[in-house]
Amino acid sequence: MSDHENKLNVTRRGLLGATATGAVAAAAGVGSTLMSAKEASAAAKVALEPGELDDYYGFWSSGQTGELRILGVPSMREFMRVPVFNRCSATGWGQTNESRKILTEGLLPETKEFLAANGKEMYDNGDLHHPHMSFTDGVYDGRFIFMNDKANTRVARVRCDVMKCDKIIEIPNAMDIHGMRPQKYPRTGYVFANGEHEAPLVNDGKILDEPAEYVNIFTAIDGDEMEVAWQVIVSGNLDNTDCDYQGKYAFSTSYNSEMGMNLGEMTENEMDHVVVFNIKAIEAAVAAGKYEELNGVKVVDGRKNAGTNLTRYIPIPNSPHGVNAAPDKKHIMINGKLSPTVSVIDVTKVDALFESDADPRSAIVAEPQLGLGPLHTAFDNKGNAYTTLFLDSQVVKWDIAKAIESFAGSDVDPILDKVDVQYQPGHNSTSMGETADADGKWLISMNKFSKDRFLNVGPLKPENEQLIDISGDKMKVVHDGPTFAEPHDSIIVRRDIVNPVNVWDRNDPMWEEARKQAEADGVDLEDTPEEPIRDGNKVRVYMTSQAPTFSMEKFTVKQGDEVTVYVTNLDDVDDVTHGFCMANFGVAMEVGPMATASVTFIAERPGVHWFYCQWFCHALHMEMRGRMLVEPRAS
Ligand code: CUK
Ligand code: CUA
Repeated sequence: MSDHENKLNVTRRGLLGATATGAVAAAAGVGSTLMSAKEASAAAKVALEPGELDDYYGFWSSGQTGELRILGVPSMREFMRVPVFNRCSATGWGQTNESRKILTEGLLPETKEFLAANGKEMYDNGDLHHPHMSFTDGVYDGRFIFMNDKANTRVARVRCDVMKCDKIIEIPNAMDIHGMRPQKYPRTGYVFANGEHEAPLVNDGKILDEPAEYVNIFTAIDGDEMEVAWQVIVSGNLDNTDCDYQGKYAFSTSYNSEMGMNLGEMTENEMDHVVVFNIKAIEAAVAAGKYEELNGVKVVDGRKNAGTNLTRYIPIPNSPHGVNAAPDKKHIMINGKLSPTVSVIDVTKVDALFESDADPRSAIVAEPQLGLGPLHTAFDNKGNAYTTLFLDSQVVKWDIAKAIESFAGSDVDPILDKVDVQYQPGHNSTSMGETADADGKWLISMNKFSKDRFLNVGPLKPENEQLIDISGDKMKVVHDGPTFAEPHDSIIVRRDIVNPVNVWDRNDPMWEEARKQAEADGVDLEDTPEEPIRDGNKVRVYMTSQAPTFSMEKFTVKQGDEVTVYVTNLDDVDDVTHGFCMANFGVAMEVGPMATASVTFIAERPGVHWFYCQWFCHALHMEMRGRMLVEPRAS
């Protein structure tokens, strides 16, 4: 069937039609005050009493805000924001020496030079699309969450024991990391990352406006070491990615197989493709030395005409977007975007593409027409898939087995249900749905537009993330959750898998440098001296905090000194975080229970300056302050 026929067969509901959609919803009784008993019970599951805990952790991206967010599901309450690619006023992320190290140590040398030329030490922004947890045997293992930065070609990791970012690396050779997923089996392992935008492989200005010379790069990162393991040059660009449950293949969509440089060129072909990466074959090629070393990375050639067995290209209709591995461990969904279809790959049929040069399309076992603008698919534990329809503003529930029967010629309709969402959904996710332990309870539809769903806050409106009860036959929207720019993706993790600590371990690697410096200075971070340590014009101020006092009531430095303040929080108490803010110095940081944090500044302002605790910690929190006396430079 041609793509044209596909499009004609699908009824198009009002594109971006808030009014029309609202009318349809009202007619269907959605949002009406008259609730059926079933609706009422679904709503009751969501409304937790004060003090009640959620069943799931939700880990949310934040797009161009650059942070990771932690929500509770089903309540949709936001618990925490974990700064990653952004700066944070509350925690001092981007300002403390500990976070500066993380934000700068993984940058490429030329990036450091470029930033320095712009008077910067680090990037201030990021575009975090895809947060995904590490796996062991196909299920989340609660160790790490990995995430991409499309804006500045980076991949970061958050430790789940303390919910802080501990590593950020810039990916050489690739441009603008978009799709990213951890290896599911046997474990993570690799983190697969797609460079989305086309560029010359050595992008040093020798080649400019010659698109024929541009390439795209697929990267496998060692998630334990946070180092690039290898890269593959591909034909076409790369959008989203996922991998199978066998540890054999990764799959990346390409919406620009044309390698076009503008919209017309990028959408020209009726068929684009998904690239299949043969992980074992790539590892073997690397081990056999069949690579080129570029920027310290082993790069193999997986382009169509390279004549290697590292990749295969499966034709997929028009500009595919999301890639989602089903919990049946067998099927990979390729979401059509401009095509109203989802193409279903059977991973057991992929071996033949590499072994016998079978027709690449022979791995496709279903291609149901679902509606307009399919972007991403999530799963339950009953063999059903849930696909977002961006243009239709709907989520469609469909039966994977029936879609396969239908593709084989039988006259069954795989579509089980459609529900209106408000409005224009991108990603969706189900509880445990991207693991082998999918449980079929909740679905989040992450909608790009909220329009009329909330009180108007001006031209910039929040997005709307809706919680949908999928435990019954029919999907039920049970909750609207406004969020700020611009979560793309989320994962919903059973709460028993995530077990963060309440208090930091004093031996945590986070403040390794502070520990070393204190040792060199003959100082115990937990029993600090009364006076600063002077070392030329460098002054190191060691203090502890214990509600409601700092161990140092005052300290004196000279104008122009480079001052480093180390604060160790000795409150070994759940939830007693202190802060250190040096007023009028633009200096502030969080110091968690039993943590050490440090910050460095030039004391260029003479006079009396108060530092205070900026985290409300005690009845006498306001009194938790002290003075820095800065002696003026002798003139
Ligand atoms: S992409 Cu945003 S809706 Cu960056 Cu995962 Cu599909
Ligand atoms: Cu310590 Cu507020």
